[in-house]
Order: sequence, then structure tokens, then C-alpha cells
Amino acid sequence: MNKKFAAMAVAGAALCMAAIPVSAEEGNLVIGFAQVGHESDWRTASTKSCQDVFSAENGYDLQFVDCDNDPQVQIEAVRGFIEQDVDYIIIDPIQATGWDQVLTECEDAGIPVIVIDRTIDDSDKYVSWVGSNFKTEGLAAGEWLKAYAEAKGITEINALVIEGSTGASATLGRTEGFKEIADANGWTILDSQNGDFTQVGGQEVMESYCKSYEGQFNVVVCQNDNEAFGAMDAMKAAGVTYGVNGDVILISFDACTAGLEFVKSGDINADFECNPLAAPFVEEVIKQLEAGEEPAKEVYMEEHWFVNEDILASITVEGAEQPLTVVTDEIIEAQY
Ligand code: GZL
Repeated sequence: MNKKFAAMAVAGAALCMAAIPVSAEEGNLVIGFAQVGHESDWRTASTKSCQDVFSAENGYDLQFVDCDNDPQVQIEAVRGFIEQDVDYIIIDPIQATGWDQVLTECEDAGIPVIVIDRTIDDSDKYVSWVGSNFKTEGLAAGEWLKAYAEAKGITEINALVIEGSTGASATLGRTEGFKEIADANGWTILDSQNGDFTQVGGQEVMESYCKSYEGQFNVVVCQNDNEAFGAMDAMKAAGVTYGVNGDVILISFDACTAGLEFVKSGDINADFECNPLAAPFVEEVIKQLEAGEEPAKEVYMEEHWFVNEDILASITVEGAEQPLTVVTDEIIEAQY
């Protein structure tokens, strides 16, 4: 479905942080990618994955737009891709809703949409979604905490949660999954506030928690590593000890390289991976479409549950036994 692509100013994308138009070469597939933003290590890896795969050397012209965590800017970026008449549109949706109108416009323009990472919950007008099951990640964190507390003889759990960006499916799923296990085991979730998936956000929320819940909590759940980095700074400043040898169990999500370094050091007790390297799977979807084949509607990424201590070999999540991986230097070296 190659279309001759004349370089055009992209009105909508001009509003975005970084519209990086590349000169199209005859025969290259033009890919419009509306990325969430640049809020975390995970996001950086996700962006790099797409830029590495959809390169000019590989026969693509990538129109990348960093939407700086602004849902309206993201919608306008997609409209900009429609104006450009790109061949394919990739969206990592900042929020799970508000998509049906612009996806209808993509459908009317005959441009296939592939969603990555976070989900779109109010429309199915896209060809495929490639990502993770966020509720499963939240359930895994809860099941690990249950088994870990039993192994350590901890009978009471009083948790503080630092959530990801409000309305993001990653936030909704991790919150739902962990709360399901908490409710089933009679744990107390003292508070759950938005840290926006950033280190600054994690630090600010944790500073507030250290004041409001001083001496009341023994678990902190950060919904991504960058929030955990900020929370560690705040707890350290408040004289709260955390990690394997601390008073507070620290749980995180993403398992980026820096996060796993803190797991290995014992500062983070457990880190539940969310794989950002979706681009190769997206390219496979595009190749199937180019060949006139029908790709799968959902493609799930493989993920691992990382821990510091080897006191538990596995946990059971949604009835399935899943291994726990003790972090080593080799694992850190190979991580994203
Ligand atoms: C999850 C992804 C989240 C990461 C954060 O798939 O959307 O957004 O967990 C990122 O690090 O900001």
C-alpha cells in the first residue's frame, strides 16, 4: 500500500513536542507514530524500539510525534498523519478513552491503525494491539507480596500506592489487579495517588505520604520505576528505610535497567516487567497487511517478574504458576 508521499507541513503535529518529518523516499512505507511522551526510562526504550525498526535503512519513513502526555495533542497528531496520508498509524494512547471519532476518521481515510502498549477501551477501529496485560502485572505484584509476606512472617499489610497517569490503561490495570489481591487478603491500602509515571511525581507523592502516614505503612507500590526512584529519595530524606533490609517493602513495575539495578542492590524488593520493545511485533503486523493477510487483533509481549531474594521460586497468577527471576549482572546487562 505504498503511496507517493509529498513532504507536507503537519498542522496538527506542529503542536506537538517533536514532529520529526523525514524526507520520504520513493517506495518507503510512511509510518506515523503518536507516542505518549518522554516521561520514563520505559518510554525512552519504547521510542528507540520504534525508531530502530522503522528506519530509512529498513525501508520506512517514520513521522514521530512526542505528544508530551497531552491527550488532545495526540488526537491532533493523528489528524496530522491523516492529512499527510501516511501508510500506517501507530498510537500508544495516553488515555484509554476519547478515541472513536479520530479512529473513524482514520478508517474513512483508509489508513490502518496499530495500537501499542496502552489500550484503547472505547473503540475497536484499529487493526491490532501489541502490548501487555496490565491487570496481570498488578495481580502478579499482589500474589508475590502475599507469598513474600507469608515467607517473612509478615501478618499485616498497610500499603501506599503511587499510581501512574490518570486514565492510562497501565494505571487502571495495575491498580485493579493489586487491589483485587489486597481485598482478598484483608490488606489495607492507606492511599493511592497519581505520580504520573515520573520520578518527580513519585518523589512528591512519597514526600506527602511520609508526612501523612508516618509510621503507618510497611509497603509502597510504585506503578513504574521512575516513580520508585523518586519515592526512594523521599523516603531516604524522611528517614524511612526500604527494600530487603528496610522497614518498607518497595514494589515497582517496568523493570528497566536502572530499576533492576535497584532490585539487585536490594533497594527494590520486586519489579514487575512491562516489555517496551513492541516495534518488531508491529513490523510483523505491517508485513502481514502488506501481504494481504489478516494479523491477530491482540499480540501479547513476554514478561518476567524480577526479585532480589531467592526465597520464592515461583508464584501462582490467575491459576498459572509463573517463575520469579533473581536479578543478576547478566540480566541487567541484557535489559532494555
Ligand atoms: C506501560 C506504559 C507505562 C510504563 C511507564 O505499558 O504505558 O507508561 O509503565 C510509562 O513507565 O510511562
